[in-house]
Amino acid sequence: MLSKRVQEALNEQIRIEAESSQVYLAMASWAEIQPGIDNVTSFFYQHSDEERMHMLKLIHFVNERGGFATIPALPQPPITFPSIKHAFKELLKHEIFVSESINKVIDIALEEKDYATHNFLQWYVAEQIEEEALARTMNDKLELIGDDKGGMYLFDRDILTISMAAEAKHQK
Ligand code: OFO
Repeated sequence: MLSKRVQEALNEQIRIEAESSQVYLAMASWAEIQPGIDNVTSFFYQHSDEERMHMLKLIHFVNERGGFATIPALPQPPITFPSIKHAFKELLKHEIFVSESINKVIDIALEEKDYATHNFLQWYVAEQIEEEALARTMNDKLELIGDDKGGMYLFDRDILTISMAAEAKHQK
């Protein structure tokens, strides 16, 4: 059975995962209308789907542990982005924020001696390490590319391979 505090913290995390999914969906839709970045577009759509999966996993956990997962209202995400580089900077910032928020839920679980929730959240800790590392890699590459169009072509060509490799590493 979840304590009230743990349930509230998990519900807040559900909101954050839903918001992440929404923010990345906005990036995906914006990217889709930019010329020549089809794989960047797919990357954002996939990332949005993954965040939704993270949200669902939390919803099921809360409900299975005798709590009640509440479905939150979400704020309007940014509609457009000044550049691809800017969108990836936002992605990294957002992932760091999510990691901090997971850590806070873990702190609460430990204070409440809820070891099941603590254990469940370790999956999210590992996932955040992977996602932050991936976002950093993307940002480093974009920094190197600068305004070079050829570099952007290669970035778009390679982005799905890079993210699939990171995902495979995480699942080992
Ligand atoms: Fe939910 O994994 Fe990133 O944010």
